[in-house]
Amino acid sequence: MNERNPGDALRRDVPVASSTHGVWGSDAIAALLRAMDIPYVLLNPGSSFRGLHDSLVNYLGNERPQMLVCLHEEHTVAIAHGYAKVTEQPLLAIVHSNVGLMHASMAIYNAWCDRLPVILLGATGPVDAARRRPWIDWIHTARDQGALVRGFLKWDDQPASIAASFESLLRARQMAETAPKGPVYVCLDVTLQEEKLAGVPALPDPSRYRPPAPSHPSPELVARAASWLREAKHPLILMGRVSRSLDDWNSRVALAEAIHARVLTDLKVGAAFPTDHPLHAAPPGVFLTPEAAAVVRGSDLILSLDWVDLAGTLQQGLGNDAVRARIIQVSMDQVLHNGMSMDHQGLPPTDLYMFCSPEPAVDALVRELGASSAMPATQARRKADSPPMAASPISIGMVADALRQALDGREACLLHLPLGWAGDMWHFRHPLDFVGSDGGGGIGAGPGLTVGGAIALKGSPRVPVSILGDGDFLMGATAFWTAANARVPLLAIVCNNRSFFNDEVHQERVAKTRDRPVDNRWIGQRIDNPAPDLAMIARAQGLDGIGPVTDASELVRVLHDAVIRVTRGKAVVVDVHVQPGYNPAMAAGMTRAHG
Ligand SMILES: Cc1ncc(C[n+]2csc(CCOP(=O)(O)OP(=O)(O)O)c2C)c(N)n1
Ligand SMILES: [Mg+2]
Repeated sequence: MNERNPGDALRRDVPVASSTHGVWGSDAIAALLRAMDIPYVLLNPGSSFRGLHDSLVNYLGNERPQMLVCLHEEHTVAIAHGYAKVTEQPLLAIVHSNVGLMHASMAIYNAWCDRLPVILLGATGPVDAARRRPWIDWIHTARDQGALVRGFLKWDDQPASIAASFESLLRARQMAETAPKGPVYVCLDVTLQEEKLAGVPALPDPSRYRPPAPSHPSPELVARAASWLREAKHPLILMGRVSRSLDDWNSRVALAEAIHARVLTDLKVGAAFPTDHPLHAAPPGVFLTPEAAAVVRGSDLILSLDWVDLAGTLQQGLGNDAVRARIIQVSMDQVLHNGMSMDHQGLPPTDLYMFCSPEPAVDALVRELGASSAMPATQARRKADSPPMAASPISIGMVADALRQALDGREACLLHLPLGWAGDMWHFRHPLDFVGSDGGGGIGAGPGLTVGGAIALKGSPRVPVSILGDGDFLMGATAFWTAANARVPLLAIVCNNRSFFNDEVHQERVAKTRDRPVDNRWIGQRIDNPAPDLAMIARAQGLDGIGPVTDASELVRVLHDAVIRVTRGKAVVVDVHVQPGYNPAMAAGMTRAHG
C-alpha cells in the first residue's frame, strides 16, 4: 500500500524498561516475531499465552509487533482481515486456548472465504497433564485445538520445542502469503512458552523463508488464450479476486481495451476495473442484475480472473441452457478446496485452465496481444453531485450521494458496504476505492474490517469510510473501541433500518409462498422498542458518535462535519435512519428458491 506515510504511528502503551532476568521460551518466539517484521499483533488476553504476552511487552518493548487490544477475539481476526484487504499482508492475532479460538472462528471463516492472510497464534494449557493446574488448565486444553477451525485454515501446527516453533512460524507466514492466501494457526504449549532457556537460540533468517514468486502460465496456454480472445466476437472478462496494485489495475484495463471485452466486477470482492469505463457492462453486485445476466448470456468467450462463483454466474446468466461460450479460467483456488464448507462453489466447465493468479496471466496476455498498459488509471467521468436533498425518508442511495458531496473531492476508501447497497451508487476508479465484502457472509464483521482497513490507511490521504447495516454494527460494535484506543481515524456510517432486514425479505417470501400474512414479516427481526442508541454506543467507547440523522436535508452537513473530524484524527460513527429496502437484484438473488 504505497499511499501510506510510514511515520504515522498508532498510539502505543510504552512499558517500563526492564532488565531481562534471564531468557524464556516465549522470549525466543518473540525474537523471531520481531525478525519477521510484522507491525501489529491483535489480541484479547488469556493466561494460556501469558508467557508470550510478557515477552511482547517486556522483552520486545511492545513494539514491532505492537499490541492492539481488542474487546472480543472475533475482532482480533476481523481487524487483521480488514488490514489484509488493503495491504494484502498478514498481521498477527493471538487468541486464548479453546474459548478464544471459538470466539474467533467466524472471523477466521470470513478471512478464509475472502482468501486473505491472517497469522493466528494461540496456546494450550500444559500438554503434559501432570503439569496442569486443577480445573482451569483442563478446560482450556484440547487434545487437538486446531481441529476447531481446521476446515477453514490453510495450515495449523502445535510445535513441541522452540526450534520447532521457529519453523512453524516461518512456515505459517510463508503459507499465509502464498496464493491463494488464507489464515493459518500456530498453537504454542504454555509449558514451552514458560520454560527457562540458557539463551535465545540462533534465529533463522526470515528472508530465506519468503513465499514463492508468482507462477506464470505456460507460453502455449497464453498463446492459445490470446488467439481465442482475438477470435471472440463477444468476449467477457469477469474480474474477481485481484490485487490492490494500481499497475495491475492498469494492465486489466489494457487487456479489456485490447480485445474490446466487456467487463463485469463483483461487490463481494475489491474493486477490479473502473466502473465508469465504457467497457464496464453493468454495475457490480453481489448477485447479477438482469443487465449483467444478459451480458453473460450474450458472450461467446468468458475469461474468469479468479471470479468467486463462476458456475453460479453462468447459471444466473443462462438458466438451464447449455454453456456454449468458451470458458477460460484463471485461478489457483482449487488448492484450498477441502470439502468442509462449500465455499468452493459450483464446478464450472473450463476449456482452458491457467493455474496461476490473475496478475501474471493478465500481464502475459497483454504482452501477447501487444496491448499497451500505459493509459492513465482513471478516466474521470465523475458521477455528478445530486441536487440538495428533500426531507426524509432517507434511502441508502441518498446516503451515498450525501457522502460524495461531504467528501468534497477527497478520495475515500470504502471499507465495507451494507447489504442494501446497489452497484450504481458509487463509481470505483482505483483499486483502493473499495476493498470488498466480508468473504464468508458472517454478519458482525463490518466494524472489525473497518478498523483493520483504517489502520492500514492511517497516514494516507484516503478517508477510510465504511457503510454498515445496523445489525452488522451492533454485532461487532465493540471492535470500534480498538480504533479509539489506538487513535485510528475512520468514518463509519450506519444505514440504520432498525431491523435485520435481510431476513424480513426472506420471511416475506416464505409468507407469500405459503399464503400467510406478509404483515408479520417484521416479527423476530426488528431491532426496535427500544431502539439502541448507536451514537451513544460509539461515544461510550471513546469515538465521536453523531445521530440519529432522520432528516435528509441534514445529511450532507452532518457527513461533511464527520469527514472533517476524521481528517483531524477522530474515529466517528454516524447513525442514519434509513428506510428499509433492497435493490431488486439483491432481493431476488437472496431469496431465490432452494433447488
Ligand atoms: C453471524 C450471522 N448471523 C446471522 C446471519 C443471517 N443474516 C444475514 S443478513 C442479516 C441481517 C443483517 O442486518 P443489517 O446489518 O442491519 O442489514 P439489513 O439486513 O438490515 O440490510 C442476518 C441476521 C449472518 N449472515 N451471519
Ligand atoms: Mg438493518
